[in-house]
Amino acid sequence: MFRAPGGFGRFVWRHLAVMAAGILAGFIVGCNRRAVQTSLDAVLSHARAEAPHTYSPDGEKPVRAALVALVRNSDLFGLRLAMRQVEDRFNSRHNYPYIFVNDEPFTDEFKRGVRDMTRARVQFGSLDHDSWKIPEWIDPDRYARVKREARYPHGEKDSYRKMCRFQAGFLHRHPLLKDLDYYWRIEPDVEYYCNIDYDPFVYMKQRGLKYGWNIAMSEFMDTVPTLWNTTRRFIAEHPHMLAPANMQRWLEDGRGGYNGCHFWSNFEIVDLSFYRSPEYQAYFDYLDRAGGFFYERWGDAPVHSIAAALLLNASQVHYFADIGYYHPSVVSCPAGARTRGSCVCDDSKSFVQNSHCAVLYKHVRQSIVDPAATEPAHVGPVNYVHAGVQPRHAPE
Ligand SMILES: Nc1nc2c(ncn2[C@@H]2O[C@H](COP(=O)(O)OP(=O)(O)OP(=O)(O)O)[C@@H](O)[C@H]2O)c(=O)[nH]1
Ligand SMILES: [Mg+2]
Repeated sequence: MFRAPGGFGRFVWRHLAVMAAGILAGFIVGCNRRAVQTSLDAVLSHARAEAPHTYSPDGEKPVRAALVALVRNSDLFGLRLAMRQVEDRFNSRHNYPYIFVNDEPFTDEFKRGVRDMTRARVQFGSLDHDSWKIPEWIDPDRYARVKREARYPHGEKDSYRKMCRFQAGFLHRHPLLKDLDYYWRIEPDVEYYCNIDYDPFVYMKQRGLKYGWNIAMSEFMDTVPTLWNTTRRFIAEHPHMLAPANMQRWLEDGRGGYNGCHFWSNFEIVDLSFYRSPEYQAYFDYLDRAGGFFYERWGDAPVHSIAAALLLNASQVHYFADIGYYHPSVVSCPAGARTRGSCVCDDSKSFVQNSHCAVLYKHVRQSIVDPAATEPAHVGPVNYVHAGVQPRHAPE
């Protein structure tokens, strides 16, 4: 029968076991020196890389910022999909809070469902009546006729128009956003295809950037037939509001009209001092009074974009070309992302980086910011080329 060793015997057994473990470990290390070394380096450099940019859920952040969306209860699944990717690709290391607002009360199911996706703080807000209404200066008969005759997407809907007006003029003034300096807009069903290995809020703050975008497309012109003329009237009445080094040329069709170019606002990272400025507020109020959010179907995207192009200097606008992003029907991949780096992004399906509006933007911006350059200037940090563990600070 086996008897447990006591006293000196236990001492010997214990040390034999430790020695055996050491020999075994040495053997494994010897055989797998390269593999162990590599994974160790990876762990260490990962720790080094992440340390400066890892913020705890309740800890101080370097920027007062949040991920923000207007959403419906019925968007729960699509929002969870979007959050999963935002968390995995970026926010699980940064824990920026989320703010969700809704024209109806959020259900408990919704609140639980989104909270399950993150360790970060999540806040839920409702809207006041003025921010979600058809203003009293809108003529009901004219508006009813417009909805009947509209032949463009969402043309028959009140809710879509209220949504666009809200996102153009009220979201940034919502009380829950009061203490924020920056927001990053997200939406249900969007996807993030690449690791974001730096903090875009810090990136923008350090460079004095006010507006960051990822997809530039042409608008359904039937939704904005008078937006450009209304904007020109506004500028004619407020010429001092035009930024000296603005990108008006990015908006023009060469015949005195609007070419439809706009940034998709389902992704935008914005220094909120821009939307809170007297210039932006005056522009929004002017458009709101003109009635085009209802008589036409002006989107918040062209409104934000025209404002960014006219009221900001070109150097304050930034193309986040390195962020692999998808909003239903359009994917934007960094070039080469299909086969390199941390992205899962099929750039053979991505055409927006070469869309007319993106190419024109690069040329117009460069001609203002860096007229001596012959090629379009590098437009942002490119983090997709490195496989595995990533560098930390956004490259210049
Ligand atoms: N609370 C609330 N949110 C809305 C309403 N309509 C749209 N939204 C939200 O506003 C954002 C934009 O709406 P979408 O329907 O995605 O609009 P879109 O992206 O221009 O249009 P699609 O290309 O058809 O997706 C999303 O986050 C929606 O959840 C609404 O009536 N109430
Ligand atoms: Mg959408």
